[in-house]
Amino acid sequence: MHILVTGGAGFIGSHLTEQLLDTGNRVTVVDNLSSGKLSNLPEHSNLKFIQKDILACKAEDFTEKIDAIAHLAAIASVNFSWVQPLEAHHNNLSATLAVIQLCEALNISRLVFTSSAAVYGNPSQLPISEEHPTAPISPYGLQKLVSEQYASLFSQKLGLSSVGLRLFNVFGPRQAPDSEYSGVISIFSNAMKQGKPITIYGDGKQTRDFIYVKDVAIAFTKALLAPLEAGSCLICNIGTGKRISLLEIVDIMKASFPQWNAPINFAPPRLADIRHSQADILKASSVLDFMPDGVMNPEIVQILAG
Ligand code: UD2
Repeated sequence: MHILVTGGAGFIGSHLTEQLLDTGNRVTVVDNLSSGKLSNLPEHSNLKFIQKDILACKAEDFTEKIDAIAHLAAIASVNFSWVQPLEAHHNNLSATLAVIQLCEALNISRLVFTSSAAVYGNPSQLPISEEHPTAPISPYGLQKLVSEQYASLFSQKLGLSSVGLRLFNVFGPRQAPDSEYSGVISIFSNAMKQGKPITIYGDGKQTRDFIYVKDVAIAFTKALLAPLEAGSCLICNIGTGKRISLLEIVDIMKASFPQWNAPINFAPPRLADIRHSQADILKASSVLDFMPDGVMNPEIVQILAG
């Protein structure tokens, strides 16, 4: 297959690109390199790279037949969406609509795109199934929810089959650790590598469903290939189905960074921080045959330790 991966030079997109190439596919990556890096991509004869914003792409940019689009280009930050909501809206919502229009112009029948657990807001029950009410508490969550609604509407109109993957807390190599709002595991592993202190916001007993990035890439691959009805939009949680507290994470990580002995600081919880999060992955396992391998464990932390 020939797959167009938007945001393919980014954290999750580059792992997906690698897996698609490893399994014999051709990949065209479109990335504006706002947060992605060329160094995340392998040199490969079946890989073509286009440095462009997806909002500026036209059908003429793609001369070879494309079979499916995996849309991962986004500004995946809750905080950014509060600070610059219009910019976030363009990159997270308008960009999805632009990709849907590309599907129409290029006569593409399968679209897989990133949604987020942020669509649920504060969960009222755990684990969170796809039937849980959606009540986003950030512009980011709202942009992802409306992206799903656009995909559903246009899938019917165009006879497209689309899949929105509601990602839980993704971690793994290439996740940028350099902002206060980066994923907590990348922040902690970076601090531990440098012998620096870490800060836990709250009591550390909050839990998250941390899913390894290579498992997320597998979920995308399965969603690209799954036999689905034309005109349908499938929405699936992608997590491990397990939750783990920050204090437990720190314990696991300490074992992989035995030289680290800097302090653990405690600070007040972040505003609107969710207490617990855990995906129900029954739908992903039954419809996509998705079963994650890489639950947070010492082997994976070893990889992060480099
Ligand atoms: C995740 C997603 C976000 C959105 C949201 C929806 C990531 C990186 N972010 O936010 O995009 O989908 O879920 O609910 O996956 N923490 C510390 N110390 C630190 C950094 C974080 O204690 O230095 C805490 C933080 O307060 C939170 C937990 O660690 O309780 C996880 O934080 P996060 O920023 O990795 O992810 P989260 O769940 O806030």
